[in-house]
Amino acid sequence: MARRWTNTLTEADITPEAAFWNRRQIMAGMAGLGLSTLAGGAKAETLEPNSWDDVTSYCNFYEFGTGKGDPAAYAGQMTTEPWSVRIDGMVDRPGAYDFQQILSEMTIEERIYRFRCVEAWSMVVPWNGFELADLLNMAGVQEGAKYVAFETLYRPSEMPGTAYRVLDWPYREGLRLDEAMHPLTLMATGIFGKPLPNQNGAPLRLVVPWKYGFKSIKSVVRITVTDQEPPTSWNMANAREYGFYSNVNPKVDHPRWSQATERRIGGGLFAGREPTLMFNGYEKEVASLYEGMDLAKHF
Ligand SMILES: Nc1nc2c(c(=O)[nH]1)N[C@H]1C(S)=C(S)[C@@H](COP(=O)(O)O)O[C@H]1N2
Ligand SMILES: [Mo]
Repeated sequence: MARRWTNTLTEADITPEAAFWNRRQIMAGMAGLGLSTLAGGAKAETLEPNSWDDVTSYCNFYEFGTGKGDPAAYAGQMTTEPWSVRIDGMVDRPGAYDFQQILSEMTIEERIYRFRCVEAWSMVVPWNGFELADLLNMAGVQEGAKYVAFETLYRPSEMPGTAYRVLDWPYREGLRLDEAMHPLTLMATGIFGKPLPNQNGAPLRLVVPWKYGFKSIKSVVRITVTDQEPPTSWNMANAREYGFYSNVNPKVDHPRWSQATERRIGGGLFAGREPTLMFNGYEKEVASLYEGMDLAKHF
C-alpha cells in the first residue's frame, strides 16, 4: 500500500512539491504497516502533511545553533559527500558503508508520519527512506545483541553550534533492538520526494515516529549494535527530564510542562492546541513492545 519505488531516481525524476501534493492520497495507518490496519477494517485517517517551508525552516539541529532557524541558516556548510556510515559492534559484517552503496541496496519508500517534539510542537512529514531493519540485516545482527547506538557527525569546522557545550558532542542516541527492528523505524534519506536538506539531517537520519523528536538523530555516521543500553545525549544532559525510552505519552508530563497537548506547526495564530496521542498515534503498532513495563518509570 505504501508506494514503493527503487533507488534509480535521477534529478529529473524528483517530484516538485506541487506535483507531490496533486498525486498524493495518503492515509495515516497506510504509511508502511498499514496493510493490517486496513485489512482489519479500521477507518483510515487522513494525515495532512506540513508544507516544505514548515519542515525545512523550523528545525532542531543543535550542532548548528539552538535557534529554530539556525539549522536552515548554517547547515548548508556541512559536507555530505562523500559520506559513510560505520556499522560496528555485534554484527557479522562490520565496516564503513558508503552512503551511495547503502542506497543501491535499499528500497526507498514514502512514509507520512506524525512528528512530535518533546517541546510540545508537532508536524506531519512525508519522509522517504528505508527500514532500519533492512540496514541492520545487511550488516547481520549477532545473537545476544540488545540495543543499537547511533552517532551524528562531529565536525566542529562546519558546525558552529558545537563551540557551545549545550550537549556532549557527538550527538548520541539509542534504541532497544526490537524498537530498532520495528517496521515503523525508518532511516530517512528524503522529504517530499527530494533528498534530505542538510538542516533535516542529510544525507540520512533516523525517524522513530512514536518517540519524541530528539530520538530521531540526524546525519548519522555510526551505528553500533551492542548488548548494553547506550548512553544518549539528552539523557546525559538531564536524566530527570529525558529518559532513554522517551515514548510520546500524554499522561507522563515533562517536569517543566504538560505533554497532554501539542501545537501543530503551520496551524496559524488562532489554531487551538491538539490532544497528544499515546505513542503519537502509533499505539496499535507499538504498544506490544512495552507490555508489562511501567511507562511512567521507564519514561
Ligand atoms: N544530531 C542531532 N539530531 C537531532 C537533533 C539535534 O540537535 N542534533 N535534534 C532533535 C530534535 S530535538 C528534534 S525535534 C528533531 C527535529 O527534526 P527536524 O528539524 O527535521 O524537524 O531532530 C532531532 N535530531
Ligand atoms: Mo525535539
